[in-house]
Amino acid sequence: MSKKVQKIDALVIGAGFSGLYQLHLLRDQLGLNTTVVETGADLGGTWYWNRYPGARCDSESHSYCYLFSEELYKEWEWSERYPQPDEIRAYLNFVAKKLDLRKDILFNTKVVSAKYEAESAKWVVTTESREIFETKYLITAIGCISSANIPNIPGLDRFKGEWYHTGQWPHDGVDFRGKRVAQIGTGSTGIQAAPVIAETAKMLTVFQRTANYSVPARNGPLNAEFKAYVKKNYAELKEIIQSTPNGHPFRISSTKVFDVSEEDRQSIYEAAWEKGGLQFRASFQDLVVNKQANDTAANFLKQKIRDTVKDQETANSLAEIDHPYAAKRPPIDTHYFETFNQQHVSLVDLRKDPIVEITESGIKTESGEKQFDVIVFATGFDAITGKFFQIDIQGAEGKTLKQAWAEGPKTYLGLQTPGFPNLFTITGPGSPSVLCNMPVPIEQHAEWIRDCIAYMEKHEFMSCDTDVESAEKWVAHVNEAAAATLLPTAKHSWYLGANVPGKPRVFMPYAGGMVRYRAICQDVVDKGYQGFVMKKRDDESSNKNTSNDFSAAGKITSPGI
Ligand code: NA7
Repeated sequence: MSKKVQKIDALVIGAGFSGLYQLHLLRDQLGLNTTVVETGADLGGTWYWNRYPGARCDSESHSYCYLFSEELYKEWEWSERYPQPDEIRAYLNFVAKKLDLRKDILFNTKVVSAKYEAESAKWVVTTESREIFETKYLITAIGCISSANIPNIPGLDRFKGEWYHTGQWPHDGVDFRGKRVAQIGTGSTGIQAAPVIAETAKMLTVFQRTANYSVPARNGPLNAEFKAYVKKNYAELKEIIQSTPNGHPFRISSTKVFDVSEEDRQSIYEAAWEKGGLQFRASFQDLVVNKQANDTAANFLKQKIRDTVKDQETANSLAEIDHPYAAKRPPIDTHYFETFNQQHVSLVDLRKDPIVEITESGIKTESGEKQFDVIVFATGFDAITGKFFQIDIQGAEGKTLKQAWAEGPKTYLGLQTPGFPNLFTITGPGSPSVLCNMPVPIEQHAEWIRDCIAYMEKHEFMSCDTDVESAEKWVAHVNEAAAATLLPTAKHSWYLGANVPGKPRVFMPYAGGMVRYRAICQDVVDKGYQGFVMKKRDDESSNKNTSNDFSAAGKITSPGI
């Protein structure tokens, strides 16, 4: 039986970085009656679920946090260069406590449907336990990589052992001692997980479909000197983080690959390799736009694999990489390639020996069957759009979001979809999102949404939508930005939706860089919310104006990631 309808101003779905900040902005700055609903039993968002062995954020801790408050920034102290999920959750708990957020968050509350009622200009949102909310504003803060992709390999239902997806890891952990473990997948997650699983498993077999580059993370505890530096240089660090295309705390070199001699280039790569982390990508300005330039980095990294892995056949399988460096999300690791030198660790190259089926007791490839006690699916996510489709979202004319995005997501700035008024998507498709250090686009989005809502309230607009023409122009611009880089040349990337069978092949994140994106969003506001259609009750007039060609932010020269 349905419960009483709860009437609120704003409903935010998700209690991760995005949802927490959006709650603070709407409730504490605009005074709106705001509720956050969260499927998980506690806050953390992606980091509530992500607890697999070796899980760690690839962004450096002093940049993987909110920047809006100097006080919060300086009060929190990270312990390691890259934070583990526990520490990220502790940080979010610290923020929630400081801002008194918990009292407006409903945990264990999964949204199943959201329907827009044009007459009242309200969203009616229903949860799994039949709670109903009526809200003017609906904001998705559901994360980009939160919908697990479990491949449809025949026979999984027959498997008698244990199996897990890394993104839905048991909170009590998994005991690998004495077990024969299969790990499928060698993306960022698999590359983090394999060395840690190998520490306790009796046997680890890694099934690799696409070979991947990886740079050592060089993780370690942060010393007192670095911690003091971070606190002292808040303003400077914030400036760097917010003025780089990818939101990381380092600048991308302005030097091009062929501006330096071969010898100097190798020294630059060696230094970046020693320093470790995603910073390797920042060694040269043109690494992700010029294939010949990229080849020099790719060859350097492939040689590192061959230098590390002793078994020739395994080294070949790991180093035969089919895409440019950083055209797929570049992993960073702690002793990943070294792991294959251990006696009890082996690699199956699925390009040569594909999986046929999962059996009761293991995995059968074309060359035969291997027995396993545990299968770990490090097979990624139905990224960016997958989570949206788990909710039945119906817009103004009864059209579902699934229908609206059937050929790929069509948004304006990644913030709104035509026909879905007052629905705002934090780090939605068509925004820089996953090509950045996530808290940076999250803060920008949440603040933009706050300002847009404040504008609507001030001018008594009842709804804000975008139109098809604006969304089409934006999608064309998202494609243009991607085409200016090497990113779309990696045909099997999840940026393109290629990891999920049947998903439209569309480049989803905005590759023009965070700085450029921020400038475009501001320009749209300065022009009176250009491309958005705001309406008053019984008033058909709006401030629609769709002449934007996004040129105000200049030519795309330095793409994001
Ligand atoms: P990714 O990067 O999507 O990696 C998934 C891995 O799983 C990748 O190696 C895939 O191979 C492999 N995969 C997927 N489906 C299959 C099947 N059916 N058979 C064999 N192998 C398969 O996900 P991650 O979790 O590693 O990382 C996601 C993001 O989290 C990461 O980019 C960071 O932003 C944090 P493929 O390459 O598709 O051939």
